[in-house]
Order: sequence, then structure tokens, then C-alpha cells
Amino acid sequence: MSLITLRLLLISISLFFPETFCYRQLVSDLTEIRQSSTYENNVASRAIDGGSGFSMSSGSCSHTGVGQSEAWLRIDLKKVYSINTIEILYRNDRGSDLVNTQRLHGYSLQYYDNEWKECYRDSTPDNVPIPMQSTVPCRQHTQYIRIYTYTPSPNDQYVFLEICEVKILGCDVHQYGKNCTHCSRGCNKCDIVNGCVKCKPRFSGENCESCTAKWYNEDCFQKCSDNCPNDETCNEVKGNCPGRCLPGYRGAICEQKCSGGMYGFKCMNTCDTCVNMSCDHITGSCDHGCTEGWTGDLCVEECSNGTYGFQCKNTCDTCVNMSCDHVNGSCDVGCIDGWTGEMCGKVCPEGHYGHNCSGQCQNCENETCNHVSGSCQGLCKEGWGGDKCQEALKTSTVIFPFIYVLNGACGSILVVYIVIIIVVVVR
Ligand SMILES: [Ca+2]
Repeated sequence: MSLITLRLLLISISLFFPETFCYRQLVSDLTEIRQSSTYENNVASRAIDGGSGFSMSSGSCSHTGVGQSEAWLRIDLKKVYSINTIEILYRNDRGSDLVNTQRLHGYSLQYYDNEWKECYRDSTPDNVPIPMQSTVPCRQHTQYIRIYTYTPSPNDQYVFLEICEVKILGCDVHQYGKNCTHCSRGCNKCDIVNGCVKCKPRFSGENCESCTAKWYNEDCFQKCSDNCPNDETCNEVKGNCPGRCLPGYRGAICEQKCSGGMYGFKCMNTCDTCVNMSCDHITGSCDHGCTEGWTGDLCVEECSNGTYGFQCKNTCDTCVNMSCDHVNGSCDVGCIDGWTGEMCGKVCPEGHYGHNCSGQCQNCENETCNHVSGSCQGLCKEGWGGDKCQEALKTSTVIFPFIYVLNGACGSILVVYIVIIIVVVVR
């Protein structure tokens, strides 16, 4: 075949099928075709043999039988397609354009959808030929196409179909456009020409390609976690929240509460000063109060002002300056006078008193003294006096115990009187 011949062939084809090379030719080797009756050997399959002849003598045209009141040519595409247009090439060997197609006048194109439905009916006047370069729209989803007529031509008693070639152009279902582009996953109605014209629920975007805000996964069927940051949607595939979860939550989709004594932003805080480490996963407020030595809403404040222990109910008032460990109450700088022990909760041992119980009250008559001041609880031992019985009394007072009894100025006068009597007696 010469280059010129090939070029002429291509021009010829393009004239007959101006949109043939747009969309896909859906007729394939799998396609089955039948007709209502057959004239001689002009079988139905000739209408989809791809031949270029348009005369009956070419052996590439179908022809229904004589004596029929209706005629049809039915094409089974073997699966449902999205149809755009159908082209019918009729015989052209009867002398004029009008006569060539007069048996086709009044035909209809039908598609099967539980029943045969019409997508096109010819209304060309009887005196006007049907143009074979035109394409007929039949935008339906179907597996079956039928060319049907029950209208005899003015020159015939019966009806005939004499179709040389049929081309069905379209795409697979859920495709559109001349290149059969896939409509998006979110498309509920994929128009063969215009693409997606209706979204599935929870899909949005120009081509229904995205999940509506706050929804995710393949079918946009799952709702983003409420624990994603406010006013932000999640990853529409996996549901991951952008950035960080709200305080108190963790996990890829922020679905898990903080646990194990953790709370707050990123579950980074520990409520280890709560009883049993049990706290609100968001705020950290303790469920059952604070452990010993802690107070406040979050139990992060130490007991103060000389208090310690559970609920800060204990007071360390026997510690110097009431300064003690907020948990166990042990004094920071020792005990006040008269007290001893790790917690300064014991008075000084009997016979001891004062700072660090270092004072000894050994001259008290019954060996006991005030544990703070050291003052004796009763009388001093003989020969001792003063508040703490630590002052040794003078000898004269031993000789004249009554002076001791009387004490004071009156006693001194008596001594002087006795001395004068002794001097007088000696002389
Ligand atoms: Ca043919």
C-alpha cells in the first residue's frame, strides 16, 4: 500500500467516523451479534467485521430477511459498559443517498435495562436521506444494544435492516472522556462526557476525590477522632490527626486515653503524687486524693507551715521552727527543748531535759523534772536548792537547819543572838 493510498484511507475513515478515535470502540472479539432474520448469507456478524465495504456485494454487510413486519439487530457486549455514541453505517449501493437509507427511516436505537428502552428514535423526513457521517448519542450503562424498526419504506411492503457496520463508542463503567479517564473513588455518578456529576456521601471536591472534612478511610466511612486538634480534619486515608492530639489522648488517631498514671499533652505528665497514681487523663486531678505529704488540686504542692503526711493533717510542732519533711515529718534542724526521737515525738527520758535532752535533773528529790525547763517536779534533794535544784546550800545552814527552815533576815538575827550567849557563858 502506497503512502498516498494509506493517507487517503485515513482521510476516508476520519470522514466516516469523525469521533471514532475518541472514546473506545467497545465492539470486540467477544461481542456477539444476532439479527431477527437473515437474507441469503448476509449474516449479522458482517455488521461488526470491521470491513470497509458498504455495498451488499462487498460481503461486509448484514441484511434481514424478507416478509418481516419488524426487524432488529442485537449486539451483546458481554459486559456492561458506559456508552457514549453509536454509529451505524448503512448500505450505499442503491443509487442515491435517499434511496440508500430509506429503509432505515424511523428506526430506533434501544438499550437493555431490565427491558428494552429507547435512547434514540429517527425522525428524518421521508424525503431526506439519513446522513451516515453522524453519530447518535445513547449515553447509558448497558450490555445490550439493539437497532430496531417496524417501519416499512414507501417502496416496500415489509421492513428490512441492511447494516454494513456498527460501532459502539464509550468506556468502562466509572470512566469518562475521550481517554476513558477513571472517575474518582468518591464519585456516585460518572457521566461519560462530563465526568463525576454527583458525589458519594461524605465525599467532596471538584471530582469528588476527597473525604469531606472530619471523615477518612477508603470510603470516607470513618469519622476522624474528636481528639484531633479543633477544627482540623485528619489524614483521609489513615485518620491520623495533624500535629498533636488534644491533651489526655495519644495514638496515631488519638483514640487512646492516657493511662498508667499519665495525663495531659502527649501523656507526658505523671500523677505519681496521686493515691494509686489514679488521676484524670486530661487534667491530672487525682481521683482518690494525694499521697502523703502532698496537697492541692493536682497534688503537686508540698504540705507547708509545719504540716506533713496524709492530707497534711499532722503537725510537726516539736521541730525547731516547725520545719520538717513534708512527707514523713522528720525534723529538718532537730527538736525543740525537751523533745527527742526521729520525729521529736518523745519527751526527754526521765532525769533529762532541755535541748537535745542534754540537761540532767539529778538533784530533784524524786529524780524527775520538767522535760523542757528542767525544774523539779517536787522538792530538791537535801543540800540543794534553786529552781532546778542545782545550787548547793552553805554549811552553816547545815549546822542550823532551822535557819534553813526560817531562812531570811529573821534567821540571821537569831544566829547573832546565840553567838552573844555563848561568849557570855564562856567568860
Ligand atoms: Ca462490515
